[in-house]
Amino acid sequence: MRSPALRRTRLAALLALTLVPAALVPPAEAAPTTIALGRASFESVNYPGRFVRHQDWLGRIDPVTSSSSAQLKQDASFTVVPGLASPSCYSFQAVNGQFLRHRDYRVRLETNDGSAAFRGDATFCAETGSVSGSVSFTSYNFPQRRLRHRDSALWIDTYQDTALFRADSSFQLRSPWAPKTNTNPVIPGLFADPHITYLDGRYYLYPTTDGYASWSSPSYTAWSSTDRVTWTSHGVVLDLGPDVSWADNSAWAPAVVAKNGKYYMYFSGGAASGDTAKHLGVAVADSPAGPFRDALGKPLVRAGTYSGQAIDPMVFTDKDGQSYLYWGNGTAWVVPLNADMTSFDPAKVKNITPSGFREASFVFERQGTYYFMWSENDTRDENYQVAYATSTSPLGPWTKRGVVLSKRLDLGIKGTGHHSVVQAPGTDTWYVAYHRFAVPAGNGTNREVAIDRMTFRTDGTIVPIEPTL
Ligand code: FUB
Repeated sequence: MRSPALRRTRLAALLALTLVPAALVPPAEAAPTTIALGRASFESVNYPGRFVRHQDWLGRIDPVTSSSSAQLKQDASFTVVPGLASPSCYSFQAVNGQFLRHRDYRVRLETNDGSAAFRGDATFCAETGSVSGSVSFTSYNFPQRRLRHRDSALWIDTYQDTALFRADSSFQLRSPWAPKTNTNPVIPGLFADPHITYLDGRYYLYPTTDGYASWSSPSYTAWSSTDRVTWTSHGVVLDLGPDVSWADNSAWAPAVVAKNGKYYMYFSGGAASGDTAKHLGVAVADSPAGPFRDALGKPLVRAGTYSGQAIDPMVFTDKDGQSYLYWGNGTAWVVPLNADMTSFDPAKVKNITPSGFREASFVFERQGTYYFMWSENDTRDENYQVAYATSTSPLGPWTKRGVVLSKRLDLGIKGTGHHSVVQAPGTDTWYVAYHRFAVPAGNGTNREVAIDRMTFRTDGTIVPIEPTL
């Protein structure tokens, strides 16, 4: 789902496309296509050896060879990420964290301000290019215009059905001149609040889609992996506007759990009516890769029923099969879920707020000890961090043990929080997924997902986690 304003913009642009003279209609052989996410370079079709690059924050095509400087190779390398305005299209993130966008039809490199205008201007939809294997990019918000080079400068120009225009607007995806060397981020693009879990023989990641002002993204994606390193996108698995009658924005911080042969996603969403309250809902699917559908047709926890925001749900299932729902911002709540996983007894809701608690509860059990973890400070603050407590019961009482994950300024890593934990099956090896300000150009609404090891001392306490690039 897109915001109503964006949908209107896209609709108007599409209508404009259908109304333009025949000469502007793309040729029959141009068809929507897909390209791989991840680091790539883009070579001109009609100027082989020239690659898309940025120089002085403007897009160009220029020669790049193996003997080019490291800086030029970086300038000619981009990470293909899900489109900031639509995950079925693409955005191109430079090594410095900024995005290619058009402004006044000129292609430039700028920092994502989260606005709908920026996201639209920085999103391009892929179509087959003029020669085999090549690709063209239409502007998301001006679909009659395509990314093309003219006098070596990159523009979005109105489509012309000529051989020259088709060649100027076609590119071959090549191996990146500057390959990714870091382990993190593990998925390309701006995502936050990762919920990692192991289901049906695969690791799954369910994040918040980030890069939106006020975290207003409307939809959730799912990703899966066998090795926690290479992740496959399953696309949008829940789209609040069309899929949930009572919410159409602020798709924040999901958590997924398997039970009763089904998969339950707990999520929060802003009211479709436009009020700013966030409610907490539950959706259900037959596969961990979705699609998920609203299970109740109404919130599971309505905003205002309990103190703090009704956000950041998490479900822990104990060894006896009992599942517990945790949630909250400012106040940490827990309640045993009924067997249907979509209801609970309000009389059993318990306040378990520890000192320093802000949000993002996460509970797991290891060797008879229950670990309750949470995030402290504001997600826009570089001091956003993870702390934990332990107990002999999933309901507490809890003993606070301290902070285990925080910024690492020597590596430029800031705002490490809203994490989740997964155990490699059959081992005592544990991993933590968390978000951080995107390195290097991120902030509290431009975040990315990292995974690192989490280890325990012999007394069961957690060794401070080393955030890595
Ligand atoms: O991503 C939106 C919100 O930011 C989450 O719900 C909070 O935990 C914080 O990460």
